Amino acid sequence: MSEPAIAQPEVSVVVPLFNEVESLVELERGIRESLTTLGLSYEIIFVDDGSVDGSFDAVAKLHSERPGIRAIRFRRNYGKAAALAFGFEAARGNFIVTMDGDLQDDPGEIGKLLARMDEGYDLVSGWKRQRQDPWTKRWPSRCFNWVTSRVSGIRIHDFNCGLKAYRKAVTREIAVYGELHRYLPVLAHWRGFRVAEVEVRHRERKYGRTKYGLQRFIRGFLDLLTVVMITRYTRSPLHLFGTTGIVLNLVGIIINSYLLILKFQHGDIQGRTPLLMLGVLLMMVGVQFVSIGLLGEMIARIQQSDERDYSVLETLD
Ligand SMILES: Nc1nc2c(ncn2[C@@H]2O[C@H](COP(=O)(O)OP(=O)(O)O)[C@@H](O)[C@H]2O)c(=O)[nH]1
Ligand SMILES: [Mg+2]
Repeated sequence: MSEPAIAQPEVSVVVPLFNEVESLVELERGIRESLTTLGLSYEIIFVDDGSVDGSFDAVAKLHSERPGIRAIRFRRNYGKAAALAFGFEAARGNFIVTMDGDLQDDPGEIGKLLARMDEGYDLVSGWKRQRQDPWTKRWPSRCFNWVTSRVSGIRIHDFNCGLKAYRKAVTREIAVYGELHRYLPVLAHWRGFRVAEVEVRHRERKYGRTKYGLQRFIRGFLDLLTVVMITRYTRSPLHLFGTTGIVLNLVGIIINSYLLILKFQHGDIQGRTPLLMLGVLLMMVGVQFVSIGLLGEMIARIQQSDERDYSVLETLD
């Protein structure tokens, strides 16, 4: 990464990109115009995630022509979360704006997001209300957003929008990895940051093609499990697994006690073999769940991860 022209910009715009060569010049112009109009100093951090279409050459050209443009190129494709993690690490502004590199997000909306932050929010997410994508993307996405909103308890409509603004404290504290970038609002909310949403304009994809197919929704839901696990239960896995285990075990005990009574009364279990199997199965699975919970507790204790469990708002010394 080369020396930036502006040492401490107010806003860092992070653009993760993968094979978006045709869009970049227009995108840079859009961001420049938008932030110049707002009168904010900025830097743009392009994170090229192993593109093979010459995207990085285009970025390098922009870098040589304009101040405030920084760029990094990964050796191979690591995924959007890795690209964002790098951007967050590198960003020097107090506000960090992320946006897609495909021109579908409108740089003209950055001001709207930042204005919302001024109301005291720590993370403002875009909502592509009129989403300009085929229905094959829109419908699964709507379903995904609905479930995520229910499970996480944050009432926002669009978790997937690439256009988001963060205060530095948020990007400093939250680790993005795997595919967890979709859940940044959830993770932030759970740490006590204030999360809001604003409607943004979304445009049709002009160049290149989409990188995400249906498979991302399956992974997306698995990631939701991860998020629930890490936000609610990392520090106490026994609460999750132990409770389930004990309940299953109790049901098993009740069933088997009933069969035992039958056996005493009639000398046999009256052909209730399937019920016997269920009872035994429930008891065994219950014990396993409790054991998994205990193992989880041991791991949680040993690991003592670097990430702090809490987020500090203020201290008075
Ligand atoms: N860093 C990185 N960015 C990606 C990757 N896949 C897609 N992107 C970027 O994420 C943004 C959204 O991707 P896109 O294919 O348009 O998804 P869609 O808008 O949901 O159809 C674009 O800016 C892409 O360049 C990836 O593997 N790594
Ligand atoms: Mg797109």
